[in-house]
Amino acid sequence: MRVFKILMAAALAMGGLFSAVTAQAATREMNMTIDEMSIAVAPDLNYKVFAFNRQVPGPLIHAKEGDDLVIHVTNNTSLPHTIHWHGFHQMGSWRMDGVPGITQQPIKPGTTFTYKMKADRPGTLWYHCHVNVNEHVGIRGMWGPIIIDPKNPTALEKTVDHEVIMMLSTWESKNAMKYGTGGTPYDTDDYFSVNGRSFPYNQPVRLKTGEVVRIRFVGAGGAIHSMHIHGHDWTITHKDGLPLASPYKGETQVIAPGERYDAIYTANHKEGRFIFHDHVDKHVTAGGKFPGGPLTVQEYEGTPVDDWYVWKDVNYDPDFYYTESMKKGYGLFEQPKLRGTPIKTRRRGHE
Ligand SMILES: [Cu+2]
Repeated sequence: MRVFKILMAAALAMGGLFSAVTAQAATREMNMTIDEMSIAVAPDLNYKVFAFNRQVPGPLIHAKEGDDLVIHVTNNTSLPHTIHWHGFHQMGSWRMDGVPGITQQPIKPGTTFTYKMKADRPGTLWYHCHVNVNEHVGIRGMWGPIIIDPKNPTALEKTVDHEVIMMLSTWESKNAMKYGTGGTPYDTDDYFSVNGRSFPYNQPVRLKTGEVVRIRFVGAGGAIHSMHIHGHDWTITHKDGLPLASPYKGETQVIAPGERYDAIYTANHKEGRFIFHDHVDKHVTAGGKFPGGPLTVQEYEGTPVDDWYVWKDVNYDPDFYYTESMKKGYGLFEQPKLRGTPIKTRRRGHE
């Protein structure tokens, strides 16, 4: 009995030590590039973008609250950029806030800048360029998701088993192929997207009955969106990554530029297909014609595929909404299917 007690005490001490070690923050070092690429936003719209790690949206950055992030950013384009880490407090690291003329000089073409900061703020965050924001963020795809897992998650978010990230933005066909133009309030947006693609170039959300789904909306562009889910009610649990004191239920959510909302719901149908779309009429057009924009379909596993169903032959990408990447733990994760096509770079800074 005495031996047993000693063994138990030893095991408890070891367990305590182990959890203390795992609770410690990690340093996560990552490499990012900015490249001139072209992406197909819609069947009739190719677009010149400044792409983080050659893709739009940029790669997922996933870390734990308290981690230290070291991110090397290399600018392979012909124009200057920075990265702002939207939502970070930058406590004691204000020079890492990524705002040209305020906290740093812009990252010149052909150079690398290293950001070092603590993941001091949990939730759904995002990163974006802060140079010529109206163009680079507004219409050139310079944004990507950051998910910082909280040290103390809410009871509801602990139940989530299907993560979906939706970054909403707009495009201007007139300025599609001309760097240095567009994005001002006087330019006209005529294409709209989720994760940089207009329907039908985006993807369905495939669900299994009983899954708890979390949609993380990000207002990445200049428009105000009104996302509406058919067939389900969700609970809005977080605003700008922070847990709400009073989560609220609904099926339509307004997302303004820069905002994030987390919506959690259970996939409670046995089968079916339910549209999920922006309720701003203009936003479900492409070049002035319906349908297009941030419009997707929740497809339940096992639902019969009718021969007239618009996405019956879709080339399905399970990571279009970062669902697979969110299962991979911590670090930087690229989504190769979101990559664009390279554009020849002038690299003035290298001469
Ligand atoms: Cu930029």
